[in-house]
Amino acid sequence: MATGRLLALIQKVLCGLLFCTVASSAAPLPQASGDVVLTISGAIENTNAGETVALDMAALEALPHETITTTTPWTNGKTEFEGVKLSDLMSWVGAHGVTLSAIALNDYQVSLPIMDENGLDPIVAYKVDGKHISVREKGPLWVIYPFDQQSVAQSETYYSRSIWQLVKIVVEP
Ligand SMILES: Nc1nc2c(c(=O)[nH]1)N[C@H]1C(S)=C(S)[C@@H](COP(=O)(O)O)O[C@H]1N2
Ligand SMILES: [Mo]
Repeated sequence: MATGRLLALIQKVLCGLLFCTVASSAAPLPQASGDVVLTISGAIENTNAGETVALDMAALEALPHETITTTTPWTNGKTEFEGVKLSDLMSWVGAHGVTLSAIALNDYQVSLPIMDENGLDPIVAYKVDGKHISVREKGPLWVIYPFDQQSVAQSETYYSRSIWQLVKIVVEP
């Protein structure tokens, strides 16, 4: 069995057992009542706005949080980023795919793997050092990798995936 398929199978089994119960069946998600900060579309099972998921900040903050404390090329010293793990977000929307397309406010677009090839677990950050991020400071949403965890993360590949002012995710089937 190919490694990719094996990993996908392991993920599926773990998912079923542990933490992805929300995504285990197609289900409508609660509708956003505040300003929509992120739209997710493409190969997803769970939706709340037509064929897409529209998320406001409250919905993002209601999901399990994760913090990454790291240096980055864009910040000074160790900085604490708080947000939702991309993998959790993908489970929550019932994503079926290996790649997603991430799109920013300025139309910058980048593809990133849903399951990272080096086991790096990025977050969609909504806070930097405990505060929400303004558009001027690369917010409100910024994809952050644990850059200090492995030297491979300190590379153009991961820097280019660290999209700020993220507004849209399209899951490629
Ligand atoms: N929104 C947005 N995010 C982005 C980019 C961009 O142009 N817009 N450039 C990406 C690329 S290609 C890299 S290498 C780094 C570049 O960071 P720098 O412009 O500070 O060098 O951010 C990434 N995130
Ligand atoms: Mo880049």
